[in-house]
Amino acid sequence: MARSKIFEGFVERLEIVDYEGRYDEKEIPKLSEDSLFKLYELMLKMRMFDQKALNLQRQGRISTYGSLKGQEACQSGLALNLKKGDFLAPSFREHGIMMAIGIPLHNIYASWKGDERGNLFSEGINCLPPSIPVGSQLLHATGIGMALKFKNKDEIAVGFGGDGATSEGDFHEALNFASVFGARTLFFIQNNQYAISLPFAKQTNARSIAQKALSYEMKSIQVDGNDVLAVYKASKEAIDYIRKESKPYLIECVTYRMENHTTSDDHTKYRSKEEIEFWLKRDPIERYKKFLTSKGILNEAKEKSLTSEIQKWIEEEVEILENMPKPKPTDIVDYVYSDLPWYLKEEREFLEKEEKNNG
Ligand SMILES: Cc1ncc(C[n+]2csc(CCOP(=O)(O)OP(=O)(O)O)c2C)c(N)n1
Repeated sequence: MARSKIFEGFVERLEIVDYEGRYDEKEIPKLSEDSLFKLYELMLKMRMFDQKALNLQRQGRISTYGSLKGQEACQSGLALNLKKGDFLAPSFREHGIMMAIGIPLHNIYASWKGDERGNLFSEGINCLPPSIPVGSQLLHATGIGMALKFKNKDEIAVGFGGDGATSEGDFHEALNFASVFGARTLFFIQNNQYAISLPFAKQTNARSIAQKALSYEMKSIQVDGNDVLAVYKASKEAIDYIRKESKPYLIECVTYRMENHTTSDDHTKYRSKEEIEFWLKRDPIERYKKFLTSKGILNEAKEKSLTSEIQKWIEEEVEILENMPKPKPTDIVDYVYSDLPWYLKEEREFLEKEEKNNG
């Protein structure tokens, strides 16, 4: 019986600027200086938004919060390739990409305060509320991508997930359906090395997540998720392909969650100092800063004025958040169904009475 190879090797990996700032000039994406700077601005906004959220949580001004620190390059590199009208199906660590498509910061903070109004996005912002059940949003992204295909639309859908999400049945169902029906969906997996305390090596025996797409006959790539230019380039190729071919694509960004899983966690219980230091040296913002400085696009004065501009913006947004009128108790049931089932109708009536009685 003749034997032949079904596929040669595994999927490709892309890195452009290494963590010491070295790069091959011909790999640098052809972006204007403004766009190169914009990538930095986005990353810095995300980092500063995040630090403020951690502070607000510690001061009791928002509830439990899941930090995106370390994943700024993933979300910024993707953001620059999205067009208005593209759909996002985020998980709970996608505040960066959400602010990048124009969702106001006070909305995002409000949602982490447990206020449902945080997820009421304005017209033209096609973003689902962040999904907490791990992996579930990937199915939503497949469904939206299928609808976009059937309606001959130019937009695409992006479904987000972590490494943990790829161990859920939802991930595999989403990929299979997307491939069979040619969904216009990008599966954007941020492999930040941990699902809460479970390390990647214990999550799967596969050497990458990108290779999992192969079983569904889907194109994929693994990218250094702390290298914003690599993420930009890989996302561009993937999104151009989805728009042109109406077929799905998977990107695995290899990155690191630099903070606790959420503010209810203590990562020092399960991660070594050496490991944390290893990744600190690979901080996506520091790496890109070296690159921009070497190109003469960033200097201390520019950095200082950008930082104070962002600081001011964040403080204004926090003020809006804290001046929002109190939410209504009925908000708890108002945003799940268009027609409430009987048991929620009963609950709603009860909540309405309570509200009247308590002013
Ligand atoms: C279906 C489901 N199971 C378990 C949980 C509890 N949980 C919340 S986050 C998380 C880990 C998710 O890890 P990963 O997908 O890698 O995303 P990350 O938190 O690293 O961004 C778990 C198990 C949940 N929210 N949903």
